[in-house]
Amino acid sequence: MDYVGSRRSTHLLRVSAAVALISGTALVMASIFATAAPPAPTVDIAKFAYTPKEITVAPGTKVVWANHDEAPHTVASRDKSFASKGLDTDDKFEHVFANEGDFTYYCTVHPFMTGVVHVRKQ
Ligand SMILES: [Cu+2]
Repeated sequence: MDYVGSRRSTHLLRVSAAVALISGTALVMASIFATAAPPAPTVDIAKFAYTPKEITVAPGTKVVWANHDEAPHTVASRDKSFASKGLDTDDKFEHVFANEGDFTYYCTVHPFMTGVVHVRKQ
């Protein structure tokens, strides 16, 4: 290999090392973003029921309720630690569960509608 050829292959090596470094960094950043924003577990309100009726989450988790019914519903805990306003169609309510426990909730408009959020360290 002559002098120019050797210089060229060194340059190519540097470029591929840089590309590997950049794509590696992108991968690490993607995984950081993935851990930073896990999708909030959602309870769907439809046909006068909460689905899933029971969920288990870790402390600090935000749970979102979304009303898909034409009728208004609410989300109110038995222990009065949280309560939504009346949720119209497509309205959402969210609550962050800081502490462990079993949180039973119901709809104040239709008290036969009930659900439970279990908060446990996982
Ligand atoms: Cu209701």
